[in-house]
Amino acid sequence: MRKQTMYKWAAAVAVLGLLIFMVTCGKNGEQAGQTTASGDVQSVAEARGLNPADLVAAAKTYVPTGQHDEYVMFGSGGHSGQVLVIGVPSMRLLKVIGVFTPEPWQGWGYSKETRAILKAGNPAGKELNWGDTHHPALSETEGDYDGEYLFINDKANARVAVVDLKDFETKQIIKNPISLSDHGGTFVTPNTEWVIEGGQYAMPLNGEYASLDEYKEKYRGMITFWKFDREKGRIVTDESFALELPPYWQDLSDAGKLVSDGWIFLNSFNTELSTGGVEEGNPPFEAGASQRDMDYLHVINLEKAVELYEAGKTTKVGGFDLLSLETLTEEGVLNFVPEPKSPHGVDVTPDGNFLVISGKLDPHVTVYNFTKIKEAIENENFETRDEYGVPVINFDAVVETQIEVGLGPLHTQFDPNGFAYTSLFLESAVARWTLGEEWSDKHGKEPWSLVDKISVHYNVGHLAAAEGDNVNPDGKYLVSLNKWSVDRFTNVGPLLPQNFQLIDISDTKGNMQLLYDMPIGIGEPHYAQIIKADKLKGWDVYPEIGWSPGKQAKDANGIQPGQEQVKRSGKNVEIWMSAIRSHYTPERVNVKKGDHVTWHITNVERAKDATHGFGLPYYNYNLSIEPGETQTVEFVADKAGVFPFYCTEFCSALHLEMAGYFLVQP
Ligand code: RUQ
Ligand code: CUA
Repeated sequence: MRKQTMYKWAAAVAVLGLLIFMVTCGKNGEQAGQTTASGDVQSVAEARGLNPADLVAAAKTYVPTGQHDEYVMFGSGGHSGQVLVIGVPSMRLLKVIGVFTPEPWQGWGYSKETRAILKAGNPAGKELNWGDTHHPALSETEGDYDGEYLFINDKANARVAVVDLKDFETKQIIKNPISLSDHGGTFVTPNTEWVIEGGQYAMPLNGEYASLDEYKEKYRGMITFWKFDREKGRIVTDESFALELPPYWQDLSDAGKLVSDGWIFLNSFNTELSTGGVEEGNPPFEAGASQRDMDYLHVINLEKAVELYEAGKTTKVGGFDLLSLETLTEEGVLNFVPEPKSPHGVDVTPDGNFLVISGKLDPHVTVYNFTKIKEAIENENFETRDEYGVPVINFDAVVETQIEVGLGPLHTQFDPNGFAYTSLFLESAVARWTLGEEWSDKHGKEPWSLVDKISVHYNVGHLAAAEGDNVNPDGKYLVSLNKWSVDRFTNVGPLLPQNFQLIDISDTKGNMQLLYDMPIGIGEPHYAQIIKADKLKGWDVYPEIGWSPGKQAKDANGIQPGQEQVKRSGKNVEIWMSAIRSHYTPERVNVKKGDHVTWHITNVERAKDATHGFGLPYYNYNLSIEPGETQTVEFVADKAGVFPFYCTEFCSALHLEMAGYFLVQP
């Protein structure tokens, strides 16, 4: 395998030599003395058993200390309920953002403010402490990522979260009022007016019990359109609404863009209305939901749906505005297009005119032409109606082409050179194919043809290309989000990490090249998006001392140094405390057993990275208080005793001295 011919070595050494030359003669010229001579590269490579391709891959991903990655990837954290922030191409983990799950390092879910945000997502008051994050969606302006906000859904309980990328913190969690299951979220419309949350497993939308024998009549699917207020950085729930859909299992969605702006696409499976029950002699879901050759791509006229909503054509279900299936059908908001065999994914091309749908059990991707779909709707070119009366558009009238890409196609991403990339789950590979005639021509290929394939390790789900699902893809890099890693990493027991593999897609004449493996040891990441790093404008420190990240404004209880105090009124004790290297003021807090304690802590530092923690034993608190931030904890001092609290961030040489006593008298 590892043929190390003199020629290859010479080429690799030349590449590295050039690289070193570029680095030393560039802005890091002052580090020239630290670089390794090219002769050493050869001996290191020999000692480590690296071949020339390995060396090139290493050089393409290595980001020297102090230099930053060109891209940032926001990956779902799967059932950790969090979001991963990863630098590309280094694949270094930069942050894990607490979203649906308490996260102690960030104090997420411990302070009063963050607890309230988490609690707002509880269904009917039931406390949840996990989430299954699936699809992160960066906010967009004119179809392009703008780096301001990130949305993500929780499939397990149908929740949606809003993360503000000024401080990379979760600001809002919303429980979907009509369903406990989502999957087709989150996706945004080209100017982020709407955040889309499509449901998955059908259920009665009023939250009541109904027997599975009444599946057809009482169970329903849904898609919810959450109105986003960019100024406030919040979803406005009472300006949001949902559509009632047949009880097919709606799957992934995507928003139209450019020519298809104002339209939403949502694929589905289980149009068989299978209700499982293998133990009762029924076909199991996996077979029952795969009987038909075709399921339905839902084509939704969002503009029209919004008009109907604004005209008051909704009914209230669970206190939420819902457009009934009947209204949708009467008004022509909802149309179906047949889609082949257990479809998955629906990805709109950068020009907005084509929709790519994979069939999990079909080696093809099917490409639909949106212009033809629109025409078919206008001309009522329907082949039938489904059992709920929804028109089914004539398949042949709207299909552009079908391309055989390989086994188990799932998801598709795009680059700026007219290539599409489709993940192949069963084949453990990524297929690269050409879009349309114009692009295929430029590459000297037949229209819509498969041009290259690369193996990945293993069982790939989603792909993320640099800005690869917006109107201006960047190309360069593609990350394959692999579900299994099998033999790729050192054994860590039967539960294996998943594997993010970085692939170089910049060579548009030659092949794709695998560059790097990144194990993911938390949850099962589903989707990710990769944004150009210079589009992100995160704050260095909070804008003012006494800042509430939850309100993204000054906190009424934020204090300046010198304003610290303890106030008692009856059984209520309120503390305004400051934190600065390396002490809290006050350091002693005296209360009596049974007192109601409200404790505000402000980090009065202005230096970047000067974060202080606040760990209080027994009472179960940890806070992360970043420069300028104010956080509050509120509790009843129900146990008498001595409780040493301390700073949980190693903030200074005298960090161990940054402590105090919370004294609860019996
Ligand atoms: S999907 S299983 Cu994004 Cu392929 Cu969730
Ligand atoms: Cu502040 Cu350690």
